[in-house]
Amino acid sequence: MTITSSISAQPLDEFLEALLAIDRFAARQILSTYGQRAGTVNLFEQMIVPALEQIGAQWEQGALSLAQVYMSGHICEEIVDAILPPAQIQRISHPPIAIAVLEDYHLLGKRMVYASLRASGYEIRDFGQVTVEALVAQVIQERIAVLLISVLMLPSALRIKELRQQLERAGHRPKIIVGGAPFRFDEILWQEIGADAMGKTAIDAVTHVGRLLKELP
Ligand code: B12
Repeated sequence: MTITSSISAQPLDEFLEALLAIDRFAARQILSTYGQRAGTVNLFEQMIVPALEQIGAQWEQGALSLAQVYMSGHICEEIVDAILPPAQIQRISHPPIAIAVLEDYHLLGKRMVYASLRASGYEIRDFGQVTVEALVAQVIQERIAVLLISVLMLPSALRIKELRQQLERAGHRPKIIVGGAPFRFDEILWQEIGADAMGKTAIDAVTHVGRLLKELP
């Protein structure tokens, strides 16, 4: 799957406007029209992600309220739920893979990554929203070989280092793939917290999982 850059600024502006007006119907209509042209994956990466990023940036500048950010995120979640690609019936056989959101309430990114992996044929455990301690316990118990972690808050990203240390102390070294806003803002952060890879998009997650599974002993 490749991501094309065919969508012009106009539909993105219209989508943004619909979100800020809390107009679910218009938002869904705009996405559905352009999704038919650009494909679901491109829709995520070219419309939903940039729209929410712009909303986040405007909120940071004090131009929007948290309620607008919240409602925009909520409408996007509803739309994503409705248009996620269906899982493939033919599953790939592989060591256990899991995904989690670490100490964070931003769930949309994880949902997209999870759906992209399932749609690519991977069987993946969804641990949901977890603390470091709960994640360490689950990863060890289920002998997870590849762990994907989504975070949008910098403090949560920094806690991944602690997670890695606790797992190592328990004698377990899964491949860790991280993603989310802090890693897009700081391109070397993933190395500093001891991850094995970082992805900027849901499709990056599929590529990294395929590569890291091949590197497993
Ligand atoms: C919507 C939103 C919210 C919603 C979340 C709704 C929900 N259920 O998810 C609400 C209103 C609840 C919210 C709350 C808060 N938010 Co907020 N929020 C956002 C916003 C605008 C968009 C996030 C989003 O959903 N993006 C769309 C998704 C699809 O993108 P994504 O998660 O990045 O995922 C993509 C990629 O990153 C990648 N990816 C994601 N995970 C992974 C994992 C792997 C393994 C891989 C390979 C790839 C990958 O694939 C995805 C698809 O491309 C961002 C702005 C931004 N720039 O991100 C701020 C932002 C994340 N929020 C921020 C803040 C500060 C907060 C609050 C603290 C605000 C407050 N004062 O209360 C709270 C705290 C919540 C908490 N404790 O977790 C800051 C974080 C700053 C920081 N550096 O830590 C941001 C960056 C805004 C800003 N510019 O300041 N927020």
